[in-house]
Amino acid sequence: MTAKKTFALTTPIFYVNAKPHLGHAYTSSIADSMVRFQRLMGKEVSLVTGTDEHGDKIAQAAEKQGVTPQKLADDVSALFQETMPRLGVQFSRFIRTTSAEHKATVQKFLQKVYDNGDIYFGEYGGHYCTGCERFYTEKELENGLCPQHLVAPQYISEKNYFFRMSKYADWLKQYILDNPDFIQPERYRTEALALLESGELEDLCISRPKSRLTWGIDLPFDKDYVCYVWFDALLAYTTGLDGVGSEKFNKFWPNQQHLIAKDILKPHAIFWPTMLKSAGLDLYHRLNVHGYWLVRDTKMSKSLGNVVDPLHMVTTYGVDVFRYFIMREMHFGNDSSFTEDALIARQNSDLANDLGNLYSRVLSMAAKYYNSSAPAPASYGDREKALQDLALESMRNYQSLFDNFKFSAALESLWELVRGLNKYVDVAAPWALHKEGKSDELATVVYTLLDMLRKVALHLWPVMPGSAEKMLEQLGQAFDPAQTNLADELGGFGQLKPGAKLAASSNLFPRLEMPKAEEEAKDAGKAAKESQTAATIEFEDFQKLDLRVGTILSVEKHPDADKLLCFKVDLGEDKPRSIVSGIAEYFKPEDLAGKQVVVVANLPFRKIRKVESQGMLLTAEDEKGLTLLTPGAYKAPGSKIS
Ligand code: ME8
Repeated sequence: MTAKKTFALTTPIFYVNAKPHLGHAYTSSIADSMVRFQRLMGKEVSLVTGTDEHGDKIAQAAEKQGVTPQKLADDVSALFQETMPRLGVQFSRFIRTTSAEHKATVQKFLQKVYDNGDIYFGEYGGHYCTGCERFYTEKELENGLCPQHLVAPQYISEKNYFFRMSKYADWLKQYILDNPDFIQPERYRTEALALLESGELEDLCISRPKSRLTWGIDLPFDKDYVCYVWFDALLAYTTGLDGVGSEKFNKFWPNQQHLIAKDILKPHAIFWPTMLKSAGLDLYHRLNVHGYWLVRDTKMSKSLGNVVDPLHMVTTYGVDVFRYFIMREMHFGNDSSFTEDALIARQNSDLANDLGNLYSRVLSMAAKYYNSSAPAPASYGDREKALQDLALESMRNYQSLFDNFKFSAALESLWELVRGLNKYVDVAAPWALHKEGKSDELATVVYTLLDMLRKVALHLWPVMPGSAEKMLEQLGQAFDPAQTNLADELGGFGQLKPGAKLAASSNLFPRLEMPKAEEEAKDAGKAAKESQTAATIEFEDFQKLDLRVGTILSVEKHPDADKLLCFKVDLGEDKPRSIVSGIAEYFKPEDLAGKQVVVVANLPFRKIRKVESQGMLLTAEDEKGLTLLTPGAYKAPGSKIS
């Protein structure tokens, strides 16, 4: 038997100064989904996560709470460990950076880099921000404040150990240029290159004197110093593979990918590769960087009281709905705003309406016509063949987009199949076939639907494991991830065995009620529109609008409506947006391509005269006519307007 290909992923090793929030839950859930997906692609997988427990930040948080750093670390690390399974996250190793195993990793690595001559002792003065655990240069400060935390850093001058990071700047720049996929999405690769090209990459201070901080790992070559927390934490990725040189490390490291948000790009894109190079190790395979979850377009923060608790979400809506929502809603790499209304809307439109209705309709037809035992198909006709083509394209796109962390686009592709299945039911009208006694055709249609729903469930497993397993069980399918390969699903149709015992009904994805206040707001909105007066709105309501700059890529006349134009607009997302707008009488399509416009980007998806549309172009009108709103100067597609 040939050895399986491997796939290894890590989440950041989370700080223990705060309990897990939406951001931590997002990274961990998508990491889990990716690893489940790779399992279903036949790979042997590793997922390492953990807690980052040393350093100033933790020592100070503990002091504030009147507990020892160890107690704080024990409590919060336990919270992270309890939270993971509740998010459906299955990890291979959870590394605590205070563990003896990890300390040994760090000391061994430090000694190696020291012996290689890349660590020296020197004096340094700089502006130190405790929140960031790093020194800032004068230039990096904004109005004298730390740009991340907006607080005045402390000026500290002391003797410390330094890692010769600057020595590797040119090499790393060349490596990133030669390996275009090393950091993705592209915008973060560009950002990393810009950091290297600024010519300001200094050596990295990697120690803290014990006179100032004792909460860290001792330097093996000087017991009066502890290791800088980032130099310590990054190495958890190797501890998670049993340490450099172990069998596990050798097996997984060549396919090791990391997953982080944009806040910690520099340590991962610059510190970590140079550290590995200095120690004579190969670099990790790829760094995947996602954007930030905002709440009503504002950064989540304890002081604003807007931190989203993932466990509350999971308890209220169920873990699968939560996972589906965050993966479908955020375009990997971009920021996204979290609202419960949007979650409910997605549950109702994608899960309850598109998938849930279809699934329960199919099960009830199978119950009614075949006593809940899957029929055998007769012969496939043109309708089935067209559906199979759609299914193949949808699954192929899903698999390749998922593999590249483009989760939202992947799910959208799978939903093309779900929508295609809904259309198929409507057009094939099994109830009419039954009435007309066309039993062969009826069996083919019901079988095709069951067979396709099996494929949908398998592809959904990485995202919604519980629901997918339930669906497969209700479709009478045994499921073992180790025996399943999604690539095989592209090989043909008819894997669902006729005679399979089906559930008589299912309500896996029930509709959710909008919170009452929301309904009232909607009614009030309707009333205001009807009276044609611009009602006063709350500032929070205005904040719900997601206005973005878009660049028009192409414009076509609507095939059957004179007043409509169909746009493809680049909003900086994975795919251009389709937007239908009723402005055909004012513009010639050929005059609009390339123009920048202002787009309401968070309207729900709809079809306007059969053409898909998601978004609205803003215009201004007076007696002289109508113009499209545009930004005053060129702005990158997707730029936020506020
Ligand atoms: O930085 N949106 O730990 P940390 C999306 N210990 N993701 C978010 C987020 C948000 N608003 N806020 C946080 C550290 N995250 C270091 C890492 S690694 C060797 C050391 C997620 O607890 C995201 O994954 O501050 C981000 O990179 C991470 O939490 C930062 O976690």
